[in-house]
Amino acid sequence: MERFEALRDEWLKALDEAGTESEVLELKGRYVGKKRGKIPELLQDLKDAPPEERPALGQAVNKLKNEVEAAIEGALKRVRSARTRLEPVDVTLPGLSPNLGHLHPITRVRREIEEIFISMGYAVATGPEIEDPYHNFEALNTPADHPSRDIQDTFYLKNGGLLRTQTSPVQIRTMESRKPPIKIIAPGRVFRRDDDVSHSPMFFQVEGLVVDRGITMSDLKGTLLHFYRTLFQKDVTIRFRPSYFPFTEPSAETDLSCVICSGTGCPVCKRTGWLEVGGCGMVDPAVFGFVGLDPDEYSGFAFGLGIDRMAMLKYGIDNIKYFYESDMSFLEQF
Ligand code: 2U9
Repeated sequence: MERFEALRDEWLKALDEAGTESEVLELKGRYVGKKRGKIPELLQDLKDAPPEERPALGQAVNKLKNEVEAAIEGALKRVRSARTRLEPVDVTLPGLSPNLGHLHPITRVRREIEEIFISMGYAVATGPEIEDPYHNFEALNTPADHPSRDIQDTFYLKNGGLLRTQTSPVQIRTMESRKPPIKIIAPGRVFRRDDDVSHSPMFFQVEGLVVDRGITMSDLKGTLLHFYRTLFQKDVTIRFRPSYFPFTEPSAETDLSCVICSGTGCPVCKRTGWLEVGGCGMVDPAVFGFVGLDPDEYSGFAFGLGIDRMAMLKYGIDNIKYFYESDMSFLEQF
C-alpha cells in the first residue's frame, strides 16, 4: 500500500510538472498504456499476491488508476489551453476558403435582363404563381374554348385555380390597379404540361408591357433590338414574322439573327441564320376593355420571352433540363 502511495505522489508530481501535450501523452503511455504501462503491470502482479490480500490490493490499484487518469485529463486540459493562449497565430498563412457557391445561371440571366429594362425606365412587377382563370385567360382575351386552356396544356388545381401558364396576369393586375403610363416587365416562373429537350413543365419567362398614348409597333421593335444587342453584347438584328396571339393584334414572332453563326447558318439555327426567341405585338383592344382602359385613348405593346432559352443561347446549352437537375458538375461551370 505504501508503495502505491509513493508511486501516486511521484506520478501526480510528474504530470503536474509536464509542460507540453507530448510530455503528458508520454507519461500517460508510461502509466496507463495498455502495452507496458505501469498500472496494467501492477494488475498483472496481483496474481502473485497471497489470495487473501488480493481484493484489498486490487481495490488499491484501481483507486490509483482512477486518480492517475483524472490527473492525466487535468494535465491535458491545462497544456492545451496554455497552448491556445500562448502559441502565436501566423496571420499570413492562407486561410481555409469556404465553398460559397454562386447564383444559379437562370437567376443570373434574369437579373441581367431586369437590369437592361430598368436602364430603359421599366419597373419590375411580380404576382402570384397560382392564378385564377380570369387573370390567366379571360382578361387576356383567351375564351373558354381556346386550345391553350385545354387540360393538356394547363395544370389545374382542385379548387378551380391553376398554375399560371404565362406572367401576363401580372400585367392585367397592374392595369387593374394603376393608370397609364405603364412600363413594366414581369419576370417569373410559369407552368405548362410540356416536356422535352427545349420544354420543361416549369420554366422562367419575362414579359413586358408598355401602355401610354401614342405607343407604336416601331417603339416595340426598337426596344427589343436594343434589348437583344445589350443582352448578347453583339450587333444582332431582329425580324418580325406575322403571328397570332389572342391578347395582341397585330402579333409577331421575334426572330434574332443567330448569336452563334451571326446568320451564316449553323446547327443551332438549323441553317436558317435565325433564332426564334419570343413573341410580341400591340395590346389587343379587347384586353383594354377587360381592365377598363379606352382603346381610342391608349395603345400599348407587349412581348414575351423565355429566360431559359436566353440562358441556353448565351451559354451554349442544348438541354433545358440541365438547369433543374441540381447537378454540381453542371452548375459549377458558371
Ligand atoms: C398583356 C397583354 C399582352 C405578352 C406576350 C408573347 C407574345 C409570347 C411567349 C413566347 C414564348 C413567351 O417564352 S415564351 O413562352 N410569349 O409569345 N407574350 S405577346 O402579351 C401580353 C401580355 C400581357 C396584358
